[in-house]
Amino acid sequence: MFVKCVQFTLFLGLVASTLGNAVLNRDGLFTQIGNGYYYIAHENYTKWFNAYEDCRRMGSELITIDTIEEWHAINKYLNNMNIMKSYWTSGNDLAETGKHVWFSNGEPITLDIWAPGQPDNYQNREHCDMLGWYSKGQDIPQLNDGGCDGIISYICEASSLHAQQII
Ligand SMILES: [Ca+2]
Ligand SMILES: [Ca+2]
Repeated sequence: MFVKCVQFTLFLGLVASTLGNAVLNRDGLFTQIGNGYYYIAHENYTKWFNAYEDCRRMGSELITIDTIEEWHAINKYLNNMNIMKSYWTSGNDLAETGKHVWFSNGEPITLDIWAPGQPDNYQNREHCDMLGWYSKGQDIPQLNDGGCDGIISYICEASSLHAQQII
């Protein structure tokens, strides 16, 4: 059993290494972008909670933007791959309206990445945060609070440590 496990791990490691910066997990690929590992579900559309559960099933969480460098790296990647659209992040203000936090680590969202006029809690029903949002007349996508039951794509982020464990 142990030998089989080791062989399987070595096999996955081999496959992963042939894919360059992509890391295999059981459901797809985590791609290294900057210092992070991400699963970009650009062909899946679902509510925020479902998206979070999908990420958890893969040993990851919805994306948390820790630094402005991470923010730029993700947006540049989406733009280069021509898959720029709205994606759920881990950000929300479900615990206390108006106080947006990254749900994966509980830290407040302090980066200046909100679209102009956001978060606006439009019609008092927007508590989950998406990236890739364009405000009117804006050509740079930014962060927006939307209704948590909105059906959009999502990005999962695995910690580097966990990404190593996946392979
Ligand atoms: Ca992150
Ligand atoms: Ca909004």
